[in-house]
Amino acid sequence: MKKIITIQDVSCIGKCSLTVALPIISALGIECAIVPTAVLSTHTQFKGFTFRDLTDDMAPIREHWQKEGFTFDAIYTGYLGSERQISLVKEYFDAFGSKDGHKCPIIVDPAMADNGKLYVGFDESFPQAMAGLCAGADGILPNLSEAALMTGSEYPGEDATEDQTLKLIDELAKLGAGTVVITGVTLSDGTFGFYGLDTKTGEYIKYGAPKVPHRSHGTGDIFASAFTGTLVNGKSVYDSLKVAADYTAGCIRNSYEDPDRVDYAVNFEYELPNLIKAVRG
Ligand code: PXL
Repeated sequence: MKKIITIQDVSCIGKCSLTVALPIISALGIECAIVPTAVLSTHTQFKGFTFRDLTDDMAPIREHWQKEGFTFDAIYTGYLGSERQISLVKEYFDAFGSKDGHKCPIIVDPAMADNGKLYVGFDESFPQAMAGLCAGADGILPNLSEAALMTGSEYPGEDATEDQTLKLIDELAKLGAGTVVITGVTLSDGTFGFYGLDTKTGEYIKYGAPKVPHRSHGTGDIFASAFTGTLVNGKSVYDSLKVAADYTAGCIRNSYEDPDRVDYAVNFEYELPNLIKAVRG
């Protein structure tokens, strides 16, 4: 069985970070090794959340895994709570990123902002540190806000034009990652998906699924988890991005149509059978 590492927080309620990465990646038939970086009572969109910092466990977990000789088929990082955590994650990249010719793609979802604003708890210097982490990645998956913050560009708003989005992509490409993708964008034909660039071939890519007039939290984490799980199942980068976009759109649509939905996340659970079918048949 393939095995990946994902490094992000546990938000006990919120359906984001590890509580979506673990079920989605496991459902795709991949062992999901986790490095929990913090435990929060909820994600940070709620007021008064608790925060148990687990930074001090990050290096000992890595050291033990190295002693055991574990190898991995991908490393996927999401929300990280501090610049110190970012440097500790780089040590995971060095330790497991490529070993004895074993290919281990590194995927960074720089989860830190939405609607043009950093999440509560981050200071202004955090996006630069996250940009440094992106430099060592094979693929990065920011949203428009994160792309603007990491490149020092003006936030174009959620209804950014194709030109504005492609400009951000070109700026992001300078950070040094292999494939650069901006997620959660409305395409010029009104569909909802991503724009991207393979910086090695210079090829631009895009894809959108039918758009539903509903927005919620955690959809970037759902996209990144589905992308990672699909890629590790052997699909191409573009096909994995498409599968992730369709699955994320399906989760949003499912919530939109569900009178019992919660307002802090989407119904990713009900759509798992469709994801498994798209990836594993
Ligand atoms: O969904 C991204 C995310 C992950 N982790 C925490 C968050 C958020 C978004 O608000 O607060 C703790």
